[in-house]
Amino acid sequence: MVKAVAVLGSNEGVKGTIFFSQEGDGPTTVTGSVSGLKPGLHGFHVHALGDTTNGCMSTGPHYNPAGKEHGAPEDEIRHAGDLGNVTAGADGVANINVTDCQIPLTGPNSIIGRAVVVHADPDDLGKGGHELSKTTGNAGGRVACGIIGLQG
Ligand SMILES: [Cu+2]
Ligand SMILES: [Zn+2]
Repeated sequence: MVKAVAVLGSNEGVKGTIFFSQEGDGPTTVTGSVSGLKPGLHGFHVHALGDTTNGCMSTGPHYNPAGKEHGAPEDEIRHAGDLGNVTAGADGVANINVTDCQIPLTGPNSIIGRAVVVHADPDDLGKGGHELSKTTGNAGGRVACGIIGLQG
């Protein structure tokens, strides 16, 4: 079992902790919660870089080792980092529990050292018809992010 964690922060009052675990070559399970969000859907992605020198802006684009277009987690055509949306309730808290096969914690496509990002707006999953739909899902600003690091 390989485990990882990302502590999310921002200067907008959004914070949270996201846990990752993977058994062997199986899927990666992502759990945790994020608070301080506007109620509703928020794009949730693994971005390519674990660089927060300029806040969440320096985490680069969606992690995309296969060079595909943006999509939904269940789509064939998607970025590896496309984890869809998280949903914040009226209390501003989003609880996360997803399983995904494209975000391994080991091997050449490992997400260790990259970043997880929560956005201001919903991810349209590539289907919104906006000029940004096929690259970012038009999910708006980056309201919180954290670097994915190994956990014991
Ligand atoms: Cu993103
Ligand atoms: Zn994407």
